[in-house]
Parts: sequence; structure tokens; C-alpha cells
Amino acid sequence: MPKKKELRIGLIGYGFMGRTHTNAYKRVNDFFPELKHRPVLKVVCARNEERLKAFAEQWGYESTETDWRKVIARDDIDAIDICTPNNMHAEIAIAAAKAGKMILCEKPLARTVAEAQPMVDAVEKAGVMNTVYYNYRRLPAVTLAKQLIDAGKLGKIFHYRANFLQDWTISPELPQGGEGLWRLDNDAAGSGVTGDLLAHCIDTAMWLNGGIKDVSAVTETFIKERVHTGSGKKQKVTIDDACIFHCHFSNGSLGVFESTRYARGHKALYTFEINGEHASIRWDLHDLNRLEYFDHRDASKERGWRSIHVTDGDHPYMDKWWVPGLSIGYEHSFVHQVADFIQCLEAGKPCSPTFMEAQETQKVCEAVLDSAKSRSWKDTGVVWK
Ligand code: SOE
Repeated sequence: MPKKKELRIGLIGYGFMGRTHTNAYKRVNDFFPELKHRPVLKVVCARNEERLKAFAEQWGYESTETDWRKVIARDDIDAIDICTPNNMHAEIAIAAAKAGKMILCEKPLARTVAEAQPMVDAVEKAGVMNTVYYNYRRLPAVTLAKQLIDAGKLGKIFHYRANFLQDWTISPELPQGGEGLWRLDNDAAGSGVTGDLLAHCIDTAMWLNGGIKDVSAVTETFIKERVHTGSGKKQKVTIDDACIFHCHFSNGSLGVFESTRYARGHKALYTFEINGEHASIRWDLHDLNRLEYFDHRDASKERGWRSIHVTDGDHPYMDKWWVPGLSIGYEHSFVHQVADFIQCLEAGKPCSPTFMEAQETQKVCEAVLDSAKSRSWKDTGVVWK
């Protein structure tokens, strides 16, 4: 087999997402042997030196840096992977683009549309490969949903419904800010469930069903004050703990979205259901290999919801894994995203969602937050090709 070209990765941030991305870089060539590039774990960067060294050793990074600027300045790095809290995405991405590096950025692209726009401009100007990790698109059952919709199986779509429910912030004792808890701190995260969870639902929704035109939303912050890890004092909580919005899609269908971190019993219940004139589909992250499908054109006596176990060799991505019938998991969505990124790199094509596409999701998130604040409908300004 010809020797593979190296894709030398500089990972910035080593939290939960740093692990999911690193696992993907390590696995991708084992299961996608046709790729001509091989990710090389060159350097990982974070501020806590002791934990950084332990992470590098555990996951197999060749070196460490404590200043992200040094990672970008290194000429032995091809691609920067941004896994920091959201408030650092823009500065790092813009510097990386200026240095001519490829960029893989964890979602959401940034905290606001205004913060994200220079990121989009920077990668476009530099002409560097870029993508944002909206990983759920790459689960085989979700990709199959896309194939069914694109093949016209559902016909005209009337309804899109999505939820992303969690329960991990119900305790008032939980502080805001700091490692692991920056998602509760508006300065670091930019928003609460809207940017963290609904952004996933919006990305999938627009990928499956086209642009979202306008929105009407409500948000709630149930716990008004929490100790801030930085100051050690109780401070006002300014993130949205829960958000519900409804919307019009450009294709005329209606959408309903709900997300919360206060749904006791739910850890990461991401679900969607789409109803078309001929057929409906629904999906649930807790049973991620399954796509449920109802087709009204079936003979009436046999009509009913089919439960498709999306694990056969002709299902999306599944020829890469085990044998028909055997499940894959959450981590595989990241492996697929890296495989797709490398395929696009080799084909000289953009890798969706690009920064430009992720900015459209950002626009919806912002319109949702503005709508909740102003108690009025907001146009999103989304242009979805
Ligand atoms: C939050 O708990 C979180 O980890 C998100 O940040 C991820 O994007 C989501 O996929 C799972 O939940």
C-alpha cells in the first residue's frame, strides 16, 4: 500500500470533545483504509501543564504546548482542532486561518453571529479547509433520513419536531464557570441550551429540511444565581436553562424545538420527527442505530411504523464497520466526520458543515435568543443552499 500523507493535528483544548476528536483521528485509517492521509497526533495544547502531560501520554500526542499561539506558529502542523470553550473559538480560528492552517472547530462556531463572521471571512480569504463538528449528521440512521428525504420518500414536508433534553444542571449547588462548567457561564459559552444543544438540532434540521426563515421563542433561567468558580461569589446566571421555539422553514413546513437541562430523567435525549405527505420518520439518540419510518403508500393492512436497524452493509457508513446487525455508537459519528473531512480534502471539496454553513445555524440561534428577549417573531436572515 502506498505510504499515506501525514495530516499533522494540533489539538487545542482536551476536555470531553478533545477526547472524542482524538479518538476519531486514531481510528479513522483502521476503518477507512482508502484514505490517502493519516492524522498524526502532533501536539495538544492546554494551560494546566500536569493534566496536559497526562492527556498527551494517555492519548499518544507527540508533544505539548501551553500557549495556543505557539501551536499555530509551528510549521509541523497542518490542521488546528479547536476544542476550547466557545469564547476562544474566534481568536484561535482567525489566527489559524491567517497562518494557512486547516481548521476543524467544535460547535457552535462562536458565541454570536458578529463573533463568527470574521471567522468565516478569515477561512474564505485564506482558502483553507474548514469544518464544524456537528457530529450527529454523521450517524448512519440520521444520514439515512437525509437519503430518504432527498429521494422524495416523504413528499412535501409539513412538520419538523426536535427535542434535546438533559437534567444535569438542576442542582442549585452547581457552580458556574471553570473547567467542565463553562457551559453555565454566559461569557464563556455565549448562551445556554440554545448554543449548546439546540444548535445541534438546528444544524440537523436545516440539513434535512432546508433553511429556517423565522422564529418565535421563549427561554427560562430557572436558577437565577450560582457561585462563579472564578470569583468564588454568587453571581447572576445569564444563560438560558431551557428554550422552546417554533418556526417556519423556507419550504413552508412548521418546526417545533425544545431544549432544557431540567428534564429530570433525561441525560441526552436528542429526538426528531418529520411528517411528510406520504411518509414520516423519527429518530432517537438513545437508540441511535434505529430509524423509524411510516409510509402511507404501504398496503393498508400492513401499514405501520417500521423500525429500521440501520446496521446493514448498504446503510450509510456501515460497510466500514462490523457485520450486518451489529451496532455502532456515538463515537463513530466523529470518526465519520474525520473520514469525510479527509475525503473532501483529497477531492478538493469543502467539508460540510463549513464555517459558512455553521454561521447559518448561528443566525437561527441568535434569532431565537432575540425573539425570547423581545417576545416577538424574528427573521433569521438564513440563506440555505
Ligand atoms: C452538553 O452536555 C453536551 O456535551 C454538548 O456540549 C454536546 O455538544 C452534546 O452533543 C452532548 O451534550
